[in-house]
Amino acid sequence: MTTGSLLAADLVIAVLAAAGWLGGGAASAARRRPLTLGLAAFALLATLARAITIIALARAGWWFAAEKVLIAAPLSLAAVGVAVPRLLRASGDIRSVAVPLLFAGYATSSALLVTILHGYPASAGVGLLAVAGVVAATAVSWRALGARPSRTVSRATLVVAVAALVTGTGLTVAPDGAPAVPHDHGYRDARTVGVGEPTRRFTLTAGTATVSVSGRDVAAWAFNAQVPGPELTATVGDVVEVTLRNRDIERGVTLHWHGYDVPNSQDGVPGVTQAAVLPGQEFVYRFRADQAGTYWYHTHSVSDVGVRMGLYGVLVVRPGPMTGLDVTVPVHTLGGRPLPAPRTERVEAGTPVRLRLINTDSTTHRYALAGTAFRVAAIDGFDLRGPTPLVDTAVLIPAGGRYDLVFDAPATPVALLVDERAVYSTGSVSTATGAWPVLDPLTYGVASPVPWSRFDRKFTLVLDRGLDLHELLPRYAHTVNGAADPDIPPQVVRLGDVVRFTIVNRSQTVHPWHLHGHHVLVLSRDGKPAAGSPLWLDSFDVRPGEVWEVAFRADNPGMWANHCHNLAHADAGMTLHLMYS
Ligand SMILES: [Cu+2]
Repeated sequence: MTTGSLLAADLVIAVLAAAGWLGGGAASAARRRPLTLGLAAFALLATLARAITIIALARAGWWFAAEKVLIAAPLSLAAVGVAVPRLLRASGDIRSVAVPLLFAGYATSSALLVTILHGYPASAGVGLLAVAGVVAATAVSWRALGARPSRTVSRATLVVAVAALVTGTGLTVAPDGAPAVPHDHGYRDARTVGVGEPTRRFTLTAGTATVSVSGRDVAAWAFNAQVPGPELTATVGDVVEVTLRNRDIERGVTLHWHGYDVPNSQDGVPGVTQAAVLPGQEFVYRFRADQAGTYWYHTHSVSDVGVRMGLYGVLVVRPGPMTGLDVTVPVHTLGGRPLPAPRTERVEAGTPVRLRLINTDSTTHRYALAGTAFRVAAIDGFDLRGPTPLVDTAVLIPAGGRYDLVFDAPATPVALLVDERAVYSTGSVSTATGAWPVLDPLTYGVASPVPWSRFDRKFTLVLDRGLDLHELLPRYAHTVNGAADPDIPPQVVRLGDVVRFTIVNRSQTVHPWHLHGHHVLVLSRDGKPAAGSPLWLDSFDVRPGEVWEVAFRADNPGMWANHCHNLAHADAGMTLHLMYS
């Protein structure tokens, strides 16, 4: 069982336990004896089962097991300790166990609410609030059911409630008075690269458009009226110069070169490296193509909406003249329908083929290449060391990620399937790929030693969900270290530092992590060192419960976005910044 599925199981069992206790309480209030005993027995079993899931989570190395032990376990113990003896003594009126059973239900529910609503980091104030809620609800039930709470219980409630109110107000203040990110609005001029050098010039005009996707017209936002936008290609050493114009995208556009470690002023993040380009305006991007590989570009202005609506395209930088067949496959979901449209072409046997797979959606896609052995030559634009041939193996590409698959065309047809849908083929192939094993890039290829023995800076990022009360309207935000954008403190580094990030996912959803301006080297996942080819990534999925350690050298000064590439999550708080001092 993965940590993610253990977490899900633990959540379901906790909900069942709470429902069982509350249902039992209601049944006993209604004097339904057999139903009461049945529900209470069920709740007891579920509460005991949680002990098993919590122990399993601790053994799986889940970072927050201690927190479950501190919050869920005492409340569950209190629930069982109060409810069970009363049940055993309830020989007469079953109604007498109503309050103890309801107390057990409130205790279990409040632990659940702390987990779901508050998230990380748990604090004493939150714990007290939870206890106060339980005591207050119990007191109210007591009264409603016609019994008077004892004077001791009433006084205890009052004391706990006041203490919780005092400490709990700390909740509405940022954890350490985190300052908003001091965005640099004195945008630097575009670097003066490219004078007298070979230059590849492109113009991209953003505008609303109607595009046809599998025979249906879809309202889109498009570069040059096409989705994806034009494919930009260059050769290493070229200067790339792209003029971005905005025709009528009211919310503004920019160009972010995903995975391309451009100078900060060219990174295309509105409010951080430039102002959004509004209708009628233009902006010229210029950078030297010094890294070969598969990349993509997309708007970073209201990026969740903008990218989903179609403002993206492919950027390919080749090391030299093209040899063999080079196919780009940018996968996207537009208006609920998958792109690209399926394509079939005949390829002569023996032709070297490179499939450049790009995931431009906000969630992971599964890719399977049937009919040939292949190698994964590169991930996120960086060549792998010693990739071995793979057969009948699928790859999972995170949001924003790229894999280059290479093979020599066999005499028989091959087909590339994305989530079981054929998108590219050289003829008819009928293979079921759904049961194929998935490649783990951390064990693929040939290892080489980590280039650093010490780290100048170490940061921990706990990815989670929680109530964010700092905005005008409270929201259920995606958080980093308990805060949501713009309240997450920036991570400050100096030029030349070797920086280590430990990224921990405490939530129930996958977070594809993406640091701008740098590729990070994967050190370990869940405590196991990466054992394959060095992996220099710009996009990687941190699944529920996982812990990733990655490192990089701070060699590209500026203010860089560092965010989840599920862009809805990024918009809902999961964005912070890396800042050079
Ligand atoms: Cu996310």
